[in-house]
Amino acid sequence: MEMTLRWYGKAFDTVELWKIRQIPGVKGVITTLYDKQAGELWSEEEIKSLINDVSEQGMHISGIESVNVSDDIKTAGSKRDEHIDNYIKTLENLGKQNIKMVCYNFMPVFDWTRSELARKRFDGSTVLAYSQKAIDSIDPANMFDSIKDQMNGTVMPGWEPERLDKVKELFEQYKDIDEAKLFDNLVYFLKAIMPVCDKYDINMAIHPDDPAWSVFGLPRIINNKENISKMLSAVDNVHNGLTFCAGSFGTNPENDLPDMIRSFAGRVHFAHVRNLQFNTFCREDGSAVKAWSGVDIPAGKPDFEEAAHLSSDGSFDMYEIVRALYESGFTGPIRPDHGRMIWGEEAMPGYGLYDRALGAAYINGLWEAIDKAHGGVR
Ligand code: CS2
Ligand code: MN
Repeated sequence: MEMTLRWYGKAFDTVELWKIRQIPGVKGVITTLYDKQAGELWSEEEIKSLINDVSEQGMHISGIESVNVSDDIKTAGSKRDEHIDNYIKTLENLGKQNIKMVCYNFMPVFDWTRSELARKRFDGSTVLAYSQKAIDSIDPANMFDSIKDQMNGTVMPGWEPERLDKVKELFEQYKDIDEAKLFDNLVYFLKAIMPVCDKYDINMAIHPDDPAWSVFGLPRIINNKENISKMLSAVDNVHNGLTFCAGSFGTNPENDLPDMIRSFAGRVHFAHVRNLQFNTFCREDGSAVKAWSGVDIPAGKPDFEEAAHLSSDGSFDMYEIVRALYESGFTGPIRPDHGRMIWGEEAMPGYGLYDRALGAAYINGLWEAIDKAHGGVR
């Protein structure tokens, strides 16, 4: 694996690259052209200038998160083929610059959904949190207004104000899209881009839906083992792969994360490793669940908050997650995911420097210990 950090680019990120470079073992970043609209073409010049910004600081680009997929592609709208054409050309331009991993998602309307961006934890840190009760009481059209004051003046990915202005239209666009249609549109997209991925050896890594169940009645297709297997076999090409985001699949404690990692060995091209603390969880019918990690979770409507990466701070067994990645032969980029806001840092919620740096150090420690236990082969 290669330890990396997400970085939003010079003009947008509150964290500077020279600081990221000082995190032990981090030489690569996962980045993007943050101001590009989904469906737009990324020119070679723009990509070269991004590469230049990173290499100036003695680092390199380990992958893109994300080249976003437009709603017309997701809904088979009138601009679908034009947008796919731009996506293919963008991949071509990335491939020419030797960028070989691209993360994207296929979530309708909202990227991820949280009800709070700064819930206070027992230690005074603040984290992103999700309460089903709160979500059930929000009109999705007001979602942005309900959390914008918690963004610390930054723009959160997927929550750009111009996009949220159009939320009603977006819901309208998805009104006839059920899971089967969304899945067909994903397969159509993947089949169209596989030739350019084959040509440049680009690994596409779809990011799971977060949370892993339907919110606001919108369809979900990348949320559990069965659906992922279906997606991987519908386009059975090694370049059609997965971002294994522990925190997103893990929103459902019945998703056995280590088992999923092992089952999808060879198709996991990118890993997001983070921990969650469950306060309550139950299935839609109200029944309690047994979490894969063995922790007891009181039954109740889903309520979780993001935790420090350390296993004992949350509900996941991080050792088992990292061990499964190691033992399944994972060689791609890995990054700590959303961090807590600590030590008074002001940054994009989830994307400060301090807690993600602690996360990177911890994951590196787990990896080294697991590697030594296996005879130190990697
Ligand atoms: C997520 C997403 O991993 C994350 O940080 O919160 O914003 C993710 O980057 C996108 O869904 C990937 O396209
Ligand atoms: Mn993620």
